[in-house]
Amino acid sequence: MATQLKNLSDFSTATAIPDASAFTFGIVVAEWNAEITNALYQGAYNSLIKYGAQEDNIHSYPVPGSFELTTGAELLLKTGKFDAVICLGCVIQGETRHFDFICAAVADGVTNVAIKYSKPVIFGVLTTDNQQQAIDRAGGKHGNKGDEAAVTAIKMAKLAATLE
Ligand code: DLZ
Repeated sequence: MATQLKNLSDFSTATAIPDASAFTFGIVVAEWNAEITNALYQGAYNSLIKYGAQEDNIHSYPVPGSFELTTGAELLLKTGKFDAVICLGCVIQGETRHFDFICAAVADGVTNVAIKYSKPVIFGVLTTDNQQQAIDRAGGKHGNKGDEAAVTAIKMAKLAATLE
């Protein structure tokens, strides 16, 4: 059974990052804005390794764009082999409403596929106004959101395993 927090004050600090060595991860990476998504991928992969994931237990797949991340996650989870899937993408605002449709679709899609399979599916998608904001969050001055996505995946995989 999970270590349960005793009272609300326990939420004041982040929990420790669990050992990831027992888990199998899928990483789905959008090819649009590839320089950014590759940086997110490097961050996520390195973080999984840092916290103990085994190379053989990290399976990475490209998809054309962020819109396809949901389908990628679904295809992985239906194999039954993954404890968590990390979706990495970068959607940059353009002149049309495409941005809004893609962001909404992938956020809803990731949520729905996680619920469908009762597995963590992590939203590692940058949704930015411009390229610089994306660079800043893919290893730049605001860190690497791929790292954060990996840590989230580990924590959620641990929670799921604890409650199984
Ligand atoms: C079409 C499109 C556009 C305009 N912009 C982006 C983007 O900024 N980031 C991204 O990941 N994908 C983009 N795409 C591609 C869509 O995600 C998708 O691949 C296509 O609409 C085909 O379904």
